Amino acid sequence: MLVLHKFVSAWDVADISPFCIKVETYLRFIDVKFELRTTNNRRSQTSKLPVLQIDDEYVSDSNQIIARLERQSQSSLDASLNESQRITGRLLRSAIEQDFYFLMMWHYYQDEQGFEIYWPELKRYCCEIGVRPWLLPFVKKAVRRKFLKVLHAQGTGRKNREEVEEEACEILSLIASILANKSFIHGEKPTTIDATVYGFLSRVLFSPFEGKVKDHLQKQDNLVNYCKRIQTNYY
Ligand SMILES: N[C@@H](CCC(=O)N[C@@H](CS)C(=O)NCC(=O)O)C(=O)O
Repeated sequence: MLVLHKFVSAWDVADISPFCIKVETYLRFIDVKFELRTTNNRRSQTSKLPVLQIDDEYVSDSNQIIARLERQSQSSLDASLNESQRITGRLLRSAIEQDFYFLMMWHYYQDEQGFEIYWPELKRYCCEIGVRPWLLPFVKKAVRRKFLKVLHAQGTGRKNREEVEEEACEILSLIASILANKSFIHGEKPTTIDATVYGFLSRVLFSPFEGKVKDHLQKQDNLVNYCKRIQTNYY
């Protein structure tokens, strides 16, 4: 039995966390049965979500989860990739998960307007996992403070809006060039990198954080069609 422990879906996206969308998308690509469960992070070795429960075992970290399922599967999604495709996929994954992620986080935590859009969904998640209502104003402050610290330490928090938007748009343009006119990043079938790409792009495209980054994404017809295609065919 597979259970994906995650945050909550919101707006038109499968989860408020792109990493949770990523794992859910991978599970849909490989067409296995699974349950979704909104949960706290107590079962996670990293204190982060997603966590995949495989019978009685809990596997943390989206990349560990996917690597584990790829190893177990008789028809792994990446089995037929050549060396150059593997390298492209691995570097693209880092650009998205290590760079683009923090540029997105800047919009949700550092930008006050962004945080006001984000907080109602975080609050709903907190309520679902049993945080007492009187604690919510403190949680709101603590969560924001925590992520502002993370952003500052990582460096993105020291950048201004223009720099953040420029870097995010640059990464989107790179993804658009790599995808070109293919159905998926490496051709006509999804591979593991498509789970990451869809996780992050759908989070931007289908959520109400308006601004230059979403505008830029909306102008990349191939990326928009890619997201819509995955949404229609796998969700
Ligand atoms: N490397 C992890 C990253 C997961 C991650 O950063 N999850 C965030 C949500 S997007 C989280 O759980 N944050 C809670 C926290 O940091 O306390 C993965 O690939 O699963």
